Amino acid sequence: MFFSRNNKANLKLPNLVQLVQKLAHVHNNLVCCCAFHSDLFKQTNDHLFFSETVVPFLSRPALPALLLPSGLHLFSSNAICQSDFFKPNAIRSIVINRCFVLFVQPALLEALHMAVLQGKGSEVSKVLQGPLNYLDQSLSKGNMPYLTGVQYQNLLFSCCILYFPSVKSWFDRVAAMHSCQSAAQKVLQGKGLQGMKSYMQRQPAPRSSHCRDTQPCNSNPAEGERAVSEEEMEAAVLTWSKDLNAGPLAADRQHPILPQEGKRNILVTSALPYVNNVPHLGNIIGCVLSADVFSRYGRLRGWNLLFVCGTDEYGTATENKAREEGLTPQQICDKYHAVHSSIYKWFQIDFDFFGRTTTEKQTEIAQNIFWRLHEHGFLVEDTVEQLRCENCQRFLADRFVEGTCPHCSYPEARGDQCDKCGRLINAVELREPQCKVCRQTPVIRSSKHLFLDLPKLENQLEQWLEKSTSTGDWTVNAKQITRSWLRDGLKPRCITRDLQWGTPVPHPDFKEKVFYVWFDAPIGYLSITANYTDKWEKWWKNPQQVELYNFMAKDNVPFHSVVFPCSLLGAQDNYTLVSHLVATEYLNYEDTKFSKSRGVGVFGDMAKDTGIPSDVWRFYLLYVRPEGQDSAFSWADMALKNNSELLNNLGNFINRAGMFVTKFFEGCVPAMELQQEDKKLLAVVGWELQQYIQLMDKVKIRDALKHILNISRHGNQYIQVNEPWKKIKGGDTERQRAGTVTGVSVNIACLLSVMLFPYMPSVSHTIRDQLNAPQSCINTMLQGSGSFVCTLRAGHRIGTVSPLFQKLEVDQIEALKKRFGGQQLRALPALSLPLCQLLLLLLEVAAVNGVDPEKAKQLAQAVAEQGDKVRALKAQKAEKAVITAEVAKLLDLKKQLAAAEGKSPEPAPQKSKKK
Ligand code: B3M
Ligand code: ZN
Repeated sequence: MFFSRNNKANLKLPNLVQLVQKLAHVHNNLVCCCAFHSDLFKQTNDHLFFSETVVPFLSRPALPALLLPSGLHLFSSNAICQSDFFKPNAIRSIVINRCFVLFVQPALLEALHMAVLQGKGSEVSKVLQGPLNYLDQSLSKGNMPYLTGVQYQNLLFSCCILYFPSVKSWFDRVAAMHSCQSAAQKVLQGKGLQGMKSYMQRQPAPRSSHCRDTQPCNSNPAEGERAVSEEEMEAAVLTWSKDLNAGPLAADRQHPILPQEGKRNILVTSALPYVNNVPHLGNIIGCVLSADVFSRYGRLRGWNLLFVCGTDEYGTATENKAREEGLTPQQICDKYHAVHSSIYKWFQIDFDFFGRTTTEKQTEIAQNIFWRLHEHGFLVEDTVEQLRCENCQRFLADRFVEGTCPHCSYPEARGDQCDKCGRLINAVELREPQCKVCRQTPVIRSSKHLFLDLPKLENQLEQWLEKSTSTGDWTVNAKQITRSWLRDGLKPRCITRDLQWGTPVPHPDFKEKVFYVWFDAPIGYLSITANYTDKWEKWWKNPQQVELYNFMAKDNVPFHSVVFPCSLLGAQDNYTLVSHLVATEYLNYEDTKFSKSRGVGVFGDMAKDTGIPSDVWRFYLLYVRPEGQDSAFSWADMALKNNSELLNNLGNFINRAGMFVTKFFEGCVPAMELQQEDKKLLAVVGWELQQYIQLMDKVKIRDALKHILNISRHGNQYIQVNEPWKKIKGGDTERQRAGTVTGVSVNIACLLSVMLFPYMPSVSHTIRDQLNAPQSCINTMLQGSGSFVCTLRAGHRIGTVSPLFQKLEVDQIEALKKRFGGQQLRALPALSLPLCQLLLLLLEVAAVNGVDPEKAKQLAQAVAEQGDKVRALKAQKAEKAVITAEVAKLLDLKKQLAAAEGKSPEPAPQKSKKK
């Protein structure tokens, strides 16, 4: 039984109360939703039963909140129905429901996100403090055993509840309930917080709530409730009637593409995939697919853009693979280069050129850079101890040794880098090293090598970094990783190796050696471009005119932000250095890592055997792109997103819009006479388009995608409300209205085809074919800050409309899941999590971090006293040693205080890296 928001029935509250009471009696659960909405409350304003006032601090988000005569706050619709308020005996509860959804729940999700995915469990109190404070106060006013009648899953919160006596006692009562305990068990499966990981990874990253301290926050403007001003509407109407912009089209690319005066010249690279393996979905989204989306977008924007990539073919990994498959390294490279090419082709990665590193140009350019570094004194010679596996009879390349990190004791550190602390390692420094191939302990042998003198280049590097990271779009992780490398101070980096399969070192004293892959590989970007065009230097020795975007996964960052730039800076040849370093986090497979050897995960060559179209793969990978945090591929989630977002939302809208034109207007776009409502929609759609452009310009690919889906959601709503299929049967005015709604909708469909092009190129084409859309619509809508123009004018004849997507069925997905991952964990419930599990989790966080409010109070006192003491000593000019000792005590107390408060201690002062 619903009283909808629009139901303006003139009910006086007591009648309503009676009605609801009766109903509640019969169907306890049915009455819960939307019974009263704010509109209805307004109508009861004058009623004697209430002297209600909208609670001031809750008024902004239009939360139905009432102040009852007792001074208690009453929130929200269902809350009221469920509350004891309806029991004749008394008003004795504060009911909080929507408040949770709007206020505590987002904070809680943000806290969970920090604790589970970002490892910042100690900082959750920052996020939860405000909401919990508020809640605690509210609770302390009413004396109720439970938050009456509110469904548990809506009450997601806790954690630093230890600070909040009323919340705490409420929590204790709830947590003692059997239903809570068993729900917690079910979800966490004894894995604690980590049990939530894959669930959290599939949730959109919560927006950090700026308004959380004082008021509930209803601030997802993307979700439709954004107020639209008259001016915005007017501007949208003006834009709508702009002319189409003819001009050269993205499709007409003329090779070779070279920088042009007066244009935005953009060079895009994606990390060069190792040739010795088939790339998995994580590799694909991390590099080539992300770079492809950005390149496609850039071309639509009219930038003069070149996108190059290729296989990284040298190194031990290739030698190994060759040994494994009984082929020569060259044969391995040829074979896998073809494998990679065909996978990327299937994924519609539109490289301007896809090359490889085993070419003459590579030797030429790498050796040239080497000699220039040598000339300028940036290479130093040293004898190194190297790990050699006597069992395998070879020197072990960094990635073929594993051991314990000498810095952080992580047991699975590689010979070049530790994945835990991110620090750079020299393989011989690893504790308990093991040969990755045979697991024997390698021995140390010495041999003479050449080193890139990074310390000598450090100053130059820092100056350049300062500029590049402040003017360019570097992802947060890229900046952090780079900073942490510099913080430790740079050491000379060995650039030669005792191997055969590599670019030969031209120096006569090092004839037997080749370049280390990480010296060699990035030079591949240059040599690949050189194989594309003789005029490659126009891109690579032209920092004034060219902006370079490097796409990669985060483990490649230091080589692109520190080592390679140092090679190029040291060569002193006016090389183009990276302006925008775009690094993804990792993509997991279901709840685990991709693993070729264990046969876990979907690899590039298998994706096409699933029968799922390449565009749908692209869509889903981009939807879960590990942008800002690790994320996970999940079959169940892929099916869900396909069926809900693609089929029901996007596809449904575009198909309906097209079908209306076909069925009601004989395939010709009808005349449109814009009413207020249409103008508002134009403004809303225009705003979403601008958001999309702003995000894409900043390479926030995953975030931008959400705005496409928002547009079709607005569109569906618009159709639903206006019901053109009914109006078409009405009189003239109604038919006219049906025409306008159809015309506006089909134009939105056209806009969507353009916005979708970077993500789903085939679907984008299909839509444009179906709508018979002019090519010029592309140029028009993505120029400047974005303009939603009427590109399909009245009278335009569209093509044949047909459905764009297919449902993914449960059994199909189950079968695929089995095929690609053995017994993967079942997916967690896709929707709301039971409350209790969160309570327990967050309690766990608190416990782990030793949060102890009593102790904190005492410590705060002690800190204050000690602070006074230190100040007094300083004022008296006491002896330095005495002061130092007291300061040390103060620092220690502060540390203890931070721990007791569950905060992370102040970062240790950085040691200066300057000599
Ligand atoms: N092949 C490493 C990787 O795929 C390496 C990238 C080289 S980019 C110049 O992780
Ligand atoms: Zn070995």
